Amino acid sequence: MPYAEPGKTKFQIDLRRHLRDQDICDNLVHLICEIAEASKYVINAVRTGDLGVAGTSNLYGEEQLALDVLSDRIIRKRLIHSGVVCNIASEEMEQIYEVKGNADGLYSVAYDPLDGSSLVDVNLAVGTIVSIYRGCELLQEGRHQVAAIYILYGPRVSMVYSVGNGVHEFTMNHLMEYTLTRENVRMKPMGDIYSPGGLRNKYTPGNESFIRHLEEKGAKLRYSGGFVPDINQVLMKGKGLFMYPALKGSPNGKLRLLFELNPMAFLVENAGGAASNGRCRILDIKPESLDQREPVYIGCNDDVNKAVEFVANG
Ligand code: AFP
Repeated sequence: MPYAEPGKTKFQIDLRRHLRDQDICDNLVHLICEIAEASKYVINAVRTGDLGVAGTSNLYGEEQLALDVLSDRIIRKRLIHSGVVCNIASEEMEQIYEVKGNADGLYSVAYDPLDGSSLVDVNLAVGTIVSIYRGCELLQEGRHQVAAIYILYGPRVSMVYSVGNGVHEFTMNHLMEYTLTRENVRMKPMGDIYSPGGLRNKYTPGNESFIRHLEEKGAKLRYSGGFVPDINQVLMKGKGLFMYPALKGSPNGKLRLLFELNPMAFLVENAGGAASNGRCRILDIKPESLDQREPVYIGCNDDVNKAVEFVANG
């Protein structure tokens, strides 16, 4: 557990100091701090950058916004120059970018540079999502991650990380430094918030029944259209569930396994929650491709189990 330095309160502990107390190797401390540094440039791009289209498309064939391309370039350059990265995969890049051939002491990173970027032009919160693996292999089950991070660009800028030893939130201060604001975030077994993604008229009967169950128990619908703020709400309030289920015509739902689901599942599980695709644990899925999508139910353990039960019973 971090301790307050003389003259500093517990919550003035900066990110690098907290990471050093996590008993992880220096290269991983350095990598996570580099990602934090990159976020400061992404913030500037979000606040002042061009909101237009880039005239290109991403890994999924989706039209890219100028902000997608700029955020991706900022993070990629920082990772390349960190000196501790072997391979990089981005939601905005067609294929894996090899930085170094050997894996000794290095890490590979999968990231979504600006998830929810289409929300920026209506001034809603967006975020960066990062998943880190030891070595060169990125198509590993999510349970092999050594770290997961998201940065939430909202009314305040917060960074949430786990290296497998609890989930911790840092908030950016007026000097653009990240200082500890929540330590060892924990989720309750069950909650009263639900974030239902996707078109309801495309829900399968099991998912429709699950939504009715939630409404009958008085759960409150909270959905912004941004995965990072919606997950952050469930995680920080510790009570609720986000879902983006299989839909009629989209059996794998919408969200991306490598870039969105694995890092968020790692964080939520490290806070005592759960994440499933309706049939198995998200972190146990062996990715077959970079662009793999999966249905997702993620949040409080009992709520996720209930969702799986409804989906299984159709
Ligand atoms: P973009 O990154 O393409 O804006 O999509 C954001 C997202 O993947 C995720 O952040 C949201 O949870 C989800 O899409 C919202 O999807 P719907 O617009 O279909 O609800």
